[in-house]
Amino acid sequence: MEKVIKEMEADILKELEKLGLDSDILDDIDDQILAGHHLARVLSVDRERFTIRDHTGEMPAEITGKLMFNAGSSLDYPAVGDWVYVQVFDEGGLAIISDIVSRKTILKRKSAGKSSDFQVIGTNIDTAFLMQSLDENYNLRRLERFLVMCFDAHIKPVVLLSKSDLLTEEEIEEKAEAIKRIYKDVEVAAFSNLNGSGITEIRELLTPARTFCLLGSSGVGKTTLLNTLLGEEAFKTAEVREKDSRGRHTTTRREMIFLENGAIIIDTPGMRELGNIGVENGIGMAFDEIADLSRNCRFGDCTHTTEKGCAVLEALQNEQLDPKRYDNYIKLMKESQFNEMTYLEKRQKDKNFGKMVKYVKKIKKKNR
Ligand SMILES: Nc1nc2c(ncn2[C@@H]2O[C@H](COP(=O)(O)OP(=O)(O)OP(=O)(O)O)[C@@H](O)[C@H]2O)c(=O)[nH]1
Ligand SMILES: [Mg+2]
Ligand SMILES: [Zn+2]
Repeated sequence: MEKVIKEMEADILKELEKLGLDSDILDDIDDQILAGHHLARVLSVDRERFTIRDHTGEMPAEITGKLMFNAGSSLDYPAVGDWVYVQVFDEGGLAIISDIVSRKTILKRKSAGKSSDFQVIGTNIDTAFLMQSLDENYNLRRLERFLVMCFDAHIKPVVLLSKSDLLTEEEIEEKAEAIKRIYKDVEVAAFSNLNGSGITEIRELLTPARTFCLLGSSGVGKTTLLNTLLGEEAFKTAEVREKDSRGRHTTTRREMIFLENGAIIIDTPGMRELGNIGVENGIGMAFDEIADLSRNCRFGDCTHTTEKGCAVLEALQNEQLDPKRYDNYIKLMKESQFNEMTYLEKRQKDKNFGKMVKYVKKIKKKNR
């Protein structure tokens, strides 16, 4: 790392630090690749078109054929938040991305629908703002899902309860408390874009040069918060549908925005479904009372569903465990394992397919 820093000019380094470059990222820089390239950060992705920012400013970018060819899954493509090695042409008219710097964190979910691939929400995120509006959108089980995702990715979650203008002080307090009771170490803050309550507290959370991400259902007010923080209507928002207070999926792509104080925020489109793949670690952390209990189960591989001597089932019976928490735990566990299995099967098939192609090519060569 020191070598990299020494060789990089001080003013360039300073500019890159404003984009979120820190020692964790620098530690993983490959000197050899860097020799013919420089560093930039991916601000947005639109199919194969990228927007990046380096020490000189923003520019469009594409990836090399090699990077595309070597990509086995969506995880191998640059995503919003990535640090990338680029070569710049046309005086900043176009950049070519050759490689991705190892990611500090990666926020991902199962792609929507039947597909069993990952979708990358963002990378190198320090803190995720998990947003629920205090109306019908407020839902502890959905929050657990988002927390599992964050814990598994080692991203600090902060729960933001929006539209506090719609409720009384007591109602807000009750809903915030319900979360704090379960998650003592997670910060919970209520706010309103409409009357400005709680906005100062959110500003205080926004450390310069750190990367934040706004997550939550469509219509909870993610983009409105961003506009509030920016102090202008910079981004499009839309009314929620009156009959079920659902959002209209106004934000359509993930995009990185720089606040005046230097904090970096990624706005995301509201998610209809949040499938997790292979996140057992995250589940253990989000349901730590169950993880604690399971240490006393008779069998090491207890699934806490039917086994004799299961400490989790015993606690459930003795009403020492919230049945709603238990149900969601089992549901998320099954789902995560099922998704992981189908994902691995698919990868295996891809691998076999790749081997077959190689084999056929070899035979063809021989027979020529
Ligand atoms: N009452 C109230 N309404 C709000 C508040 N914040 C946002 N809204 C309204 O909620 C609606 C949806 O806001 P958006 O900011 O577009 O929601 P979003 O989370 O970005 O939604 P997607 O981009 O679709 O994911 C808009 O009509 C906002 O005016 C708030 O604090 N209080
Ligand atoms: Mg939005
Ligand atoms: Zn058990």
